[in-house]
Amino acid sequence: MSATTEMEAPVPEPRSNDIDALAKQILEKMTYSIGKHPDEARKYDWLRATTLVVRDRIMDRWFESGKRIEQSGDKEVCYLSMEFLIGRLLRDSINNLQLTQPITEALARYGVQLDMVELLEPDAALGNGGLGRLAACFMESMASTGVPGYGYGIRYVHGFFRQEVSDGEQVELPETWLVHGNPWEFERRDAAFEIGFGGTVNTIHETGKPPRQVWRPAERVLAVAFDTPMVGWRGKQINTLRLWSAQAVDPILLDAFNQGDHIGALVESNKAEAITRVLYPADSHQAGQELRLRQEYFFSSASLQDVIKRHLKRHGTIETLADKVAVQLNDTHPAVSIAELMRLLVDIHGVPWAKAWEITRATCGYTNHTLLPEALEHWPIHLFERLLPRQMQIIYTINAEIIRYAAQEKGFEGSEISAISLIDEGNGRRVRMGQLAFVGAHAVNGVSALHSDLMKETVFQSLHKLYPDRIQNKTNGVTPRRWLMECNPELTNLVREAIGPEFLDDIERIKEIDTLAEDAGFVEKFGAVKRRKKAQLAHLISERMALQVDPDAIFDIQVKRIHEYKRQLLNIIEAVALYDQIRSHPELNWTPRVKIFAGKAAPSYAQAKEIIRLANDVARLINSDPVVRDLLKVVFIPNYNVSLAEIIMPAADLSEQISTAGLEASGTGNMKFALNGALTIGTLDGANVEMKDHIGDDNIFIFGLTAPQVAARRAQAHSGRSIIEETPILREALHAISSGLFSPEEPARYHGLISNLYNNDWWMICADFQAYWETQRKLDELYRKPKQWQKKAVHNTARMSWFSSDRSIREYAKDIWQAGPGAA
Ligand code: GL9
Repeated sequence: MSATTEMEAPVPEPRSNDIDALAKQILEKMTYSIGKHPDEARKYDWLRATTLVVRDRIMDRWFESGKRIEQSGDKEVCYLSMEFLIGRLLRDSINNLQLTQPITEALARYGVQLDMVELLEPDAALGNGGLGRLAACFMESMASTGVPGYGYGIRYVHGFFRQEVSDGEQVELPETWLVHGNPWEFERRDAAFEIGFGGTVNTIHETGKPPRQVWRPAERVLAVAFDTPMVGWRGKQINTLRLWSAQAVDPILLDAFNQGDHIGALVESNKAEAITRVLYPADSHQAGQELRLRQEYFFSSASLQDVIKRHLKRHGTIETLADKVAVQLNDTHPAVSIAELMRLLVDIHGVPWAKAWEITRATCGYTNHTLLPEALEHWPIHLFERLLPRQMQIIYTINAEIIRYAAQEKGFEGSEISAISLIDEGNGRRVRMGQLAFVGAHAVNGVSALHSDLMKETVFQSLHKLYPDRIQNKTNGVTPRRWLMECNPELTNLVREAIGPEFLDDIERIKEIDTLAEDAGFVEKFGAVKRRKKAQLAHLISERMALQVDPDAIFDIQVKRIHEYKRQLLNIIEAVALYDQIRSHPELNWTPRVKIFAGKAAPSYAQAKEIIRLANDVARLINSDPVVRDLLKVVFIPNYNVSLAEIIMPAADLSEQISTAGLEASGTGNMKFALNGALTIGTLDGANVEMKDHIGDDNIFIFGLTAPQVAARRAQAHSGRSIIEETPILREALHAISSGLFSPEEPARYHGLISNLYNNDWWMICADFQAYWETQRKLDELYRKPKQWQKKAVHNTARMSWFSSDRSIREYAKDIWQAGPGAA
């Protein structure tokens, strides 16, 4: 690197006065805020002191960002999401403020290691998985690409449950991230709104005016804002994540209290606070409980009231709302916002209905994240009507207008009318939230090219016919700050040494390492980084599970929610088949493999829990069999979360993305793995399809039925029997599981699971097994040629830049929001 680039390097060497200042500030915080002498301080105190110092460095920039938006009058994006799976914030904030090195050195003066301190920060686990993590990546990318905006969600007291594995089975424990307080958040008592539930709607007639609807809710709850700064790259912009917490309007009912009913006096407050107490842990499955609908309405209404209040303060008139605010609905969880925004505009701000509808549509966008029928939200009419009577009326009115338009202007009739209706007249009348979000948004998007196409052919077929320009695609992405720089500083440094630091600001530049796949020296160093990250994971496995795994074996990793469609079962069956083959032919030249699993099952999802148990049972036997020794290990790491993912992603040789084609909307773990140089074994599903286009056919390992083939097969054959009978390796493996080899204490444990495959191969596990097995054996062979393997790995890292969430956000900003740099 030349001297000039050295000088202009965007990541400056820490100046020693910076380190002095930081060391002094940390000491001050320790003394005056924590109230401890440094000699007495424990690691946790250092975490607090460091966090407070970093927070101080954020505040002025945060105010500036707010001022800038206010003064420029620029359009603002409000991302409404029931989930934000942000994980830890300290490392992220330090990295984005370029403070990693100076803080490391400042803490070292007190003999404290930053890495050790960071580990004590609890994960903010306010989400279930991909959908919530996407929202978190988007918040970081919005700040990093200069899109002004707010994230709006719920401040759950208990985030996603903690998972333990006991006797091979998942046990759920409550998550308590707030017990020691949360230094990142600021309570804003001045941003509090009343949220109503139930009650009645009256029509008011006043002379000379059109009749008005007045909703008198039976219950009122207060939504109080808690703000967390979302620090963009280099701290240039800091956006706000505003999470709502529910409180009673009257915390104590004085009448009851004075009459000696001390418990009864608190009933209201308990009921109110219940709304934001816990995150529903069911992924891709509609929860259906009243409390869930309360949560959805609670945060939608609070967010919209806040948006309107800010807009009126800045611009004076509600008419321009759509020019100044873009509201993005992350899945249908905030879809009630369509009806609520209409209510606020028409009932509260006196906007005529037609104009209000125009504003609502122009303001809102809707992102769909799944096609699974069981995940599509619909609410029984009686429940909806009881809880939200005015919003129900509004939905009826919208519905009547859409149906009239479809019939009169587009000639829709019969089944096509029922398909677009916001009301499902089938099994008990229900409100369809997907349809509501679709008609109330000017843009509807899927999260990968395949998924967006399938949306047009399946769930939204009729609505797509009615509004053919509305569906777009916005392929997901992941933030390269957290998912490369922070989780893999070793790889980041290697790339920086090779091509300079420009890729830190523009991840597209990482493409420049592509040609280095031909440079033996670089490829070797790339392999050494991977080896180091694998050793770190091996260390974690050894510490947490007392199990030794060999970092020179293939690390073959599948981490994600446990779900039948994601087919962890296919992977486990392959492990059993491999075990069987190694035992039968120990003399052959096997490639050592460590199969690693992690992921949580929804507490009510029995099949998924059974898969976790099988993985653990299989691991127990294989890991203790001296015949296979170091040739095969199976590991299920408990309590998968963002922080664990940050250790796992860089340590994979092989990434398992093997969902039944047509069912994974996108996937984002697939992107994190490949960016860190893992090769992918996967189906043509979700974003894998586009990854293949970018990475190239030779550098990704695709197998199995395509989405149209799956659909065709599902239309006819269901049984797996004939395939099993024709595939000896599969047959043997299934027999081993079903006969109780892995569950000798209860031989029939997996009878049901396996006989299911014989009778109904719904997820195409049998149909895809042979292709999967053969592809795995090709990978075995490739791994024996480390230079070839690592060369492909380099191509993966080099060619994944398009899957940055910066790119996703720029596309949303341009095509849906018309906001951010470059917007008119
Ligand atoms: C999901 C899809 O299943 C994923 O394929 C997709 O990558 C993400 C983000 O778009 O959204 N939809 C969904 O309900 N979940 C997803 O991960 N589930 C969870 O978040 C648990």
